Amino acid sequence: MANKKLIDNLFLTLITDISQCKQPFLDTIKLALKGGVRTIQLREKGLATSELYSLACELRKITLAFQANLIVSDRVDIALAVGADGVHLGWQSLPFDAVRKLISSEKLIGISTHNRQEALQARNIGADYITFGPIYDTPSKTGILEPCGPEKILELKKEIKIPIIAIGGINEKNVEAVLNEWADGIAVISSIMNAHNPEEAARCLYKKIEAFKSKKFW
Ligand code: TZP
Repeated sequence: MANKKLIDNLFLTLITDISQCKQPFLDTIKLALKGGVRTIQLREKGLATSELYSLACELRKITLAFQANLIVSDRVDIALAVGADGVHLGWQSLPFDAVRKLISSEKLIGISTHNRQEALQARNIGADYITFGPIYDTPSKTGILEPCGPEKILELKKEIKIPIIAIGGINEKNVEAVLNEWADGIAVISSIMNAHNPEEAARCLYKKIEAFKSKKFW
């Protein structure tokens, strides 16, 4: 069973994309964490293994200082080498069971899903959480995946109990619509990575999520 604190930290996840940063990459990450991001997912497909490892080491130090999660996309070896909090898998990654043998059950294994069928499959194989989307149109998936709209989240919530982290085109203007459909959290790239002020961008999302959580539970 994955650690609850790790699960809770997924509510505001920043997925990295160095190419979108307007400031040096590590500064962008620190500012985002200062603004309230609770999970950093390292996803840099173009880097050599040695470069990815160095970046993961830096991100591990920074995330620990903020008591935030570090999740590594796809690369179980890098996640293990730096003591990350988990691994995020796509359908081209190592199979879930092979990863679970390597990663302690306390740590997170998330799976990217894009429709109901994939989400149910991820739940059935034992994922700790899923990302689900694209919810809205997003340049990184244009022409590849149709946005599904926020209402699909609530439909899915009725069927699966693991956390659903909404992804794709989410920003300060539409985050409430996503939360209204009972997403357990959001994962974003451009609305923070590409912001002129990543701290402010993160804080704005953080505050909206916190306001929503207090409405939901009190
Ligand atoms: N998976 C579904 S949409 C997406 C990924 C990785 C991209 C999210 O990026 P953005 O900039 O937050 O829309």
